[in-house]
Amino acid sequence: MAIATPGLFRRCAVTGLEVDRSAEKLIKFHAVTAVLFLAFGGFLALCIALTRWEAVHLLSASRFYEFVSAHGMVMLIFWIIFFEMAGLIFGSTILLSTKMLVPKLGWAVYGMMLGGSLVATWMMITGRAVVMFTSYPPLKAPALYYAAVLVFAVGAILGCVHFFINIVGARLRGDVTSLPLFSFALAAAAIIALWSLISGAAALIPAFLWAAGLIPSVDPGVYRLLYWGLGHGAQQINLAAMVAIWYGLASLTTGAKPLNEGLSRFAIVLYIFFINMGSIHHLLADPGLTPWFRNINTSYMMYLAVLGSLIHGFSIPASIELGLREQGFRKGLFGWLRRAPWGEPGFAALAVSLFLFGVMGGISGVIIGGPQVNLIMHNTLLSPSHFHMTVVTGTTIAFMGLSYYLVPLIFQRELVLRGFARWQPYIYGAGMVIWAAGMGLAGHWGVPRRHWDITFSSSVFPLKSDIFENRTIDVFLALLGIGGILAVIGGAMFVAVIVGTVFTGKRSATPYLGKIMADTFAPVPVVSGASGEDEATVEKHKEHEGFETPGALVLALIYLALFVGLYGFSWFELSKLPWGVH
Ligand code: HEM
Ligand SMILES: [Cu+2]
Repeated sequence: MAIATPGLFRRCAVTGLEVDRSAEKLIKFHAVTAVLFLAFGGFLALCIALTRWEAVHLLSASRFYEFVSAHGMVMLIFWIIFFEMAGLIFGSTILLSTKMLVPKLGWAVYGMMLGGSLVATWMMITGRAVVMFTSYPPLKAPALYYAAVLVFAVGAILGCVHFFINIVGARLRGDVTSLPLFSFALAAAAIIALWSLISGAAALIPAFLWAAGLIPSVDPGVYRLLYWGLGHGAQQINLAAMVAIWYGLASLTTGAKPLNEGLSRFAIVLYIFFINMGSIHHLLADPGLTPWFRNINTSYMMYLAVLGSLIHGFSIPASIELGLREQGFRKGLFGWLRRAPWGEPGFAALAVSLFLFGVMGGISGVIIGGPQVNLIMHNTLLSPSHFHMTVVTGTTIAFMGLSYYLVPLIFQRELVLRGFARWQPYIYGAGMVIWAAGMGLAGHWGVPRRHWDITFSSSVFPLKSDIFENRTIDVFLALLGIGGILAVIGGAMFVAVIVGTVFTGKRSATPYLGKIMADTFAPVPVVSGASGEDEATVEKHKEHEGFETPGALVLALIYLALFVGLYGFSWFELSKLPWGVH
């Protein structure tokens, strides 16, 4: 890298990377903003979980809807996208040891995202825009609300454009030849992001004009279709970013190298092409779309994206197995797994995230994402139970795991409360599993989502319904409350570590990063051949005998058996339906 200008760059003493100072500063602002949103969203989560626990029933009805609206928005959109923007800046500048081309654009993006997010959050928690984060017409918020969300979205679109400007600039200058896997996955995320954000703008601009009184109405069906281009697409950005972090954390903590980098890249490309089809699973009960359209998208096309995830789901444990076996942990089928660095925050987060995303989030998503089984769970609590397993125990925990390394490196401070960091992924994951089990089972019994009081105790009309008077449901909702408290404690531990490190951590140019693998930061090998492996590696592979990752293969087969079992069981449940579908 030839462009290092003293003052504008520093060389990281740990990784050897050239750090563009303006990129670094922007990352700091995005990351801190993200974590503050996470903390606030966690406070809202606690309040709504303690309301859905009917025995506690904390909030009033109007407060509940304000808080659920704000919680969805603050967490799913603001926490995640601010963090992803930090990731995009990192992956397109520092990781490539190259410069940020238009820092002013970076600050404009940050300003737009911050302004939009603060106004939208304020309007939601003060009861000015209680339209849930989906804001389906004919629910109507003031025009300012849609304007705020649009400003945020346009800011994020420009952030993606900036990412590509930086990467193309680095390519043209010859600073990088082939993108490392991490940046490659981020590039896929940024492509999906562009498409999603544009689809979201196409939904929200008419809603804004309608709220401003400039057009008489918005077609709710068209709105929902376009909206989910954003709502679902946003999850796939998270997925690609999370997978990038999984590969990163695996190599950082165990020395794993992708088993077949070409295949991993191919799996990422599958996301770009097929994942958008899945957005129709949000509209499976929508009368505006034909059954053919719903089926072809959710029961056929979407599986090609699922295939991508299955490839990563095998490839990452296998590469970890290979990495650990190479370090000498060769005993038996699972000796490597027992000797894995379970006490290292990054590995703990990776393991929890991969396991819970795959087993709870992934399987449940495929089951309820098809039109048939969807009929018995649509809009029940099973739906948020499923997607917290993906965006919370999957994405959020992966982001947390990465933060334990990025924050000390970027802020040049020692991580505080390392003991918290070590336990936090397990506590957060366990809390969320208890929460999701309670919530999912309640949903299975038919309890609706986004509902303040399923007993209708204070209903103005005598809306007596006894369908939820089954005592078992009370137990499930209690689990929701207790699990929620535990998860909030886990989340608060993360916030304490990060905020503590940023403001009070001891300054150091070489912060201690735990037991990480020194060669992770070695320069990216020059690629040769389709698999992206250098010749030495290719040679080495030729020498290998037999199957090298039997443990991961067995794990994958157990996983597939579980998948088939649960999938079959859900169809059995469907067959027992007491009511007919016409
Ligand atoms: C301590 C962790 C968390 C707890 C206890 C929690 C709890 C809840 C509860 C009780 C609901 C309401 C379900 C309903 O009544 O329909 C909810 C909704 C939701 N949560 Fe969370 N949550 C947590 C973290 C997160 C995170 C990290 C995200 C995103 C990254 C997230 C995204 C959402 C979304 C999108 C909704 C749906 C809002 C809506 O229906 O409009 N949550 N959460
Ligand atoms: Cu979706």
